[in-house]
Amino acid sequence: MAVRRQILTLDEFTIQQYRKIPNATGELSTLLRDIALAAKRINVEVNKAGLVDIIGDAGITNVQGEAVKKLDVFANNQMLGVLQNGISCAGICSEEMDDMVVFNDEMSNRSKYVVMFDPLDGSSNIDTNVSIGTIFGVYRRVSELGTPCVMADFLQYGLKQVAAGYVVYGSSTMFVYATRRGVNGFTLDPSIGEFCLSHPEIKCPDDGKIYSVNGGYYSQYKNNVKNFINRLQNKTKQEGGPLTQRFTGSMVADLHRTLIKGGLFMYPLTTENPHGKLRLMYECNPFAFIMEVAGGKASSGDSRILDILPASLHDRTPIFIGSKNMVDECLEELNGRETPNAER
Ligand code: AHM
Ligand code: MG
Repeated sequence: MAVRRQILTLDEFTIQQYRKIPNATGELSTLLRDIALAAKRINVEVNKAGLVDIIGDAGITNVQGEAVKKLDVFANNQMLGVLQNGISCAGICSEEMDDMVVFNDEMSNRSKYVVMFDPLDGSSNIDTNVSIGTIFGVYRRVSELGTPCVMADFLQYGLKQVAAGYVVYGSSTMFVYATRRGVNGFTLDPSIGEFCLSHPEIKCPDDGKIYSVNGGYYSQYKNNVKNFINRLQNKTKQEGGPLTQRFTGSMVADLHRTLIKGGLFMYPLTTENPHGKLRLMYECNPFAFIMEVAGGKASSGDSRILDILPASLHDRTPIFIGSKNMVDECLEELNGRETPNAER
């Protein structure tokens, strides 16, 4: 007799999913379970951040020249550790590490997946208790099974992701992941230490009322971006206005809200970051995949994010992502209209 259960844990859900797929090996479920374990460990440290000596800089800079926080290092080690000790991952790349890490042991070489992750996104917010997150993308390797993974396994189009997800360490801790079958969200139940299905089949609304952009860089944006921001700020009631602007400095927090409530998140290129600030492989591709599966869109302004072929592991890109209609309106302004002056 089947037992009726009210809430599925992440493990139960992923197992239920792979039971539906003929010939599935369960490797992806194992991989997601490993990442969830790292997330729980990171969550414990994030929650203690004010109590123990984990706030602050680790005293080093990463490959991008940014100050590395102690929690960045901790989160990176947890992700690396669970994936290396697990049985489903041949190697990883991390936003915090210069090079790929090839696990190169017998079990890992037989694994069909590689993972790219940002262990702790929004880490400049750690010291002030704003939501932060972990982001990951999973790719099927292109190199031969049984051999160590290679650079080409990582330098793939975002479209090739098999799964992507994020964890938001916020007022509650959530694990959200997408496969081509859908996007599902799980909230950590601290009483049992399990992520439990709380947001099944997430769809991003086609429209939204909130846009998200760092207004402090307004003067650094190109005129077409300035014009679009002006357009958003001046929407009349008939045009669906007024809109609300929110920007936390944590992409995970801003995009979690955008995914659930609808809206638009923009990180355009600036004079300071002429190729964009956000990383294609660790931040933009996973979110673009999740957003598209949920019915939304993601573009660099010139092309679909998932269609960009990376040249190197730490490539950056501008990004415009969120509700389908809002991204379309944005692209129409960015590419369609010739508006040289950007007067407010
Ligand atoms: P990080 O990976 O070093 O934390 O940087 C990424 C973060 C994003 O989460 C966020 O959207 C952006 O940087 C905010 O940067 P800024 O405050 O410069 O606009
Ligand atoms: Mg980041």
